[in-house]
Amino acid sequence: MEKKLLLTKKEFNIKDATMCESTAQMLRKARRDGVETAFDRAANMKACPIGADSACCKHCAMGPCRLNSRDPYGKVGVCGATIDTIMARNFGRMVATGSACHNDHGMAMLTLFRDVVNGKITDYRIKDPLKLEAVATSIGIDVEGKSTHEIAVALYEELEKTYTQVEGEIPFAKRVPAKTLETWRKHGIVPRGAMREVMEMMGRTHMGVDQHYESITRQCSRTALADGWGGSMVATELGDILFGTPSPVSVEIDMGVLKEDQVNIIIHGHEPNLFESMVESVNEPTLIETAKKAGAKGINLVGMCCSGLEMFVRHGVPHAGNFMSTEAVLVTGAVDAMAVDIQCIKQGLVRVADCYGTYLITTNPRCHIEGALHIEFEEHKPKVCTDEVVIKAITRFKNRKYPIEIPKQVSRGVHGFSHEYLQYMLGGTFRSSYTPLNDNIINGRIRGVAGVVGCTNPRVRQDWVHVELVKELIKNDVLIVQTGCSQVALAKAGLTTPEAALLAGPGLREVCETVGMPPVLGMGACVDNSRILMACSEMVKTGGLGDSLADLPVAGAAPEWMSEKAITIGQYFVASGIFTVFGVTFPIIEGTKFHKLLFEGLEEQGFGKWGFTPDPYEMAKMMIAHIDKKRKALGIDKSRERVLMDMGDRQNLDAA
Ligand code: BF8
Ligand code: SF4
Repeated sequence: MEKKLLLTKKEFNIKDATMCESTAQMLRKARRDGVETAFDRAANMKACPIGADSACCKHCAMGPCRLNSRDPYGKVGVCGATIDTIMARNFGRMVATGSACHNDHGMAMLTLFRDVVNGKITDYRIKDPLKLEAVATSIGIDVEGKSTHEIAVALYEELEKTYTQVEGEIPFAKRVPAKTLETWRKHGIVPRGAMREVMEMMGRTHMGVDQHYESITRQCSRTALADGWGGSMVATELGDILFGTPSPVSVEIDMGVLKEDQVNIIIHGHEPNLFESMVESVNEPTLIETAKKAGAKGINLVGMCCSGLEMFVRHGVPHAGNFMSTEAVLVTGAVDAMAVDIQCIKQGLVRVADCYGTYLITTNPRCHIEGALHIEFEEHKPKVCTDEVVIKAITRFKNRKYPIEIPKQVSRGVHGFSHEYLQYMLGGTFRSSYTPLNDNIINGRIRGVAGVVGCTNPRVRQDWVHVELVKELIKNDVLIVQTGCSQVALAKAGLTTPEAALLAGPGLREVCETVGMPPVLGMGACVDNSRILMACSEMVKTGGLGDSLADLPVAGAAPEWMSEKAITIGQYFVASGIFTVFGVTFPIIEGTKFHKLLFEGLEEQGFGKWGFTPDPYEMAKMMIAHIDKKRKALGIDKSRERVLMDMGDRQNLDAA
């Protein structure tokens, strides 16, 4: 390489950094090429121990104040803030940021929907009018005798309240099981509108405002619920209405989907509209012709991270990998352009792209990156941007200067299990419902359901915690639902195929084989965690598994989380009633009052609770113990005796 860009010194062990073969291969190449990635930077940047415990505050200029995690009550900040106040405020700001991020995304989808409905945008249209009706009905809009257009206008007006309403309850609160909603009302945490909640969270965490960790926690819950049952749910539902509700499709995943003899374009980000238009642009005959003239066999469009997950189920677009592979994939030298929109776009991509002459193109007005090429995506003329991305990619293809090395790995898996499809899949066309799922949980074939979601993080071995956790859970008859980078990890590991049922316990295996489904159900991007909330609500409404979400034999995990959005998601699952375990690290000191509230107290109040362990086996144990506790409370624990896997079982599994 011409540019030696390795700024960091300490080398890390590639085998310990990732279990993704293609990422490992590219990290070896990066090392040869002298190119640095987040893996190098993580090895050379010790995580700040004070920040990791959230024991510092910089909310005013009397500080910044640093408390001692080993003696958390030995000191207070200059203003007198205790460790609980400081940690709760920091946590609250993470929740506010994560909620803002998803709500901002959801609001962009709403604006798009509005302009499609009022005819200002003509490149998109309502693709799923049945879903439109279903969503409208679910929040009390009368659809009888109304045209699609009229329903859409009414839905727009109602859903706008998700963001802008200042008093009352957000529209999707109507979908929450009655007893769960009652608990929220009792504690005063039903979100009013996302803007109000995020604003209040920020205001309350200013110096000298809310200084009681319990009260801050209530606002954390309200702000987080405004994400899960608010902005994220709006993003999911409108995405389905505009672009189609996913149903299972077999798709290819991993870096082997890149093609040396084609123009390779990667879309990485979160909003489906950019990607939808890219699909159009790469199918544009004149652009295909231009690519062929440049010597390419065609144009190969590939997704990464969350928008990739939305697209592969809607259009069968292949997927190249998750968050910790976004730099590595550029090291192939085969990527002609990577166009990004918002969220989880590492600034480090600019330098890696630069090393290989790849165009890194920012497209969203809210995400510019120094050194990247900005071609703004404008929804009223979407093709202007996406055609230009294709043209840039073709130019780079023509002038490819560097040797190309594409890892061979490709996995095939089945993805696209929307909560609507789950009903159909389990119940069939004529009795489409959640009853068969509930029945199989009650009779013990399925022990419970676990949502395994979230990021990858260079502080732990990429994909490994996700994969080990899921293997352990399915072995114990726990059905898995997935979103985000976690879903990508399991797909690469081959666990999203019906054949993966062989690794499941006898009960889950039987159900999977009968239905022909994988034991690991991919539901989509991180905003699609709202699909998991809906599936859980359907389980409660179907009956036999308690009256509230907190009664369900269900648990959640984000084993390799890194983003503030993940914290928000965790908090809305907890506030909804779900036990949620995080790996990697947890930004709170154990043994403090705030810690006790999140890890025990909330459950006593009728919510879920947090759990933490970096170890996947311990994590599985905690989740299974929780599922069993809920089964016992429901009186369905006697159905079947279970044993936890021992070391021998695990070795057998690895050998298999
Ligand atoms: O929203 S799982 S690394 S890409 S934050 Fe980001 Fe985490 Fe991936 Fe999607 Ni979600
Ligand atoms: Fe220190 Fe209090 Fe200011 Fe925080 S708000 S920096 S604890 S003085």
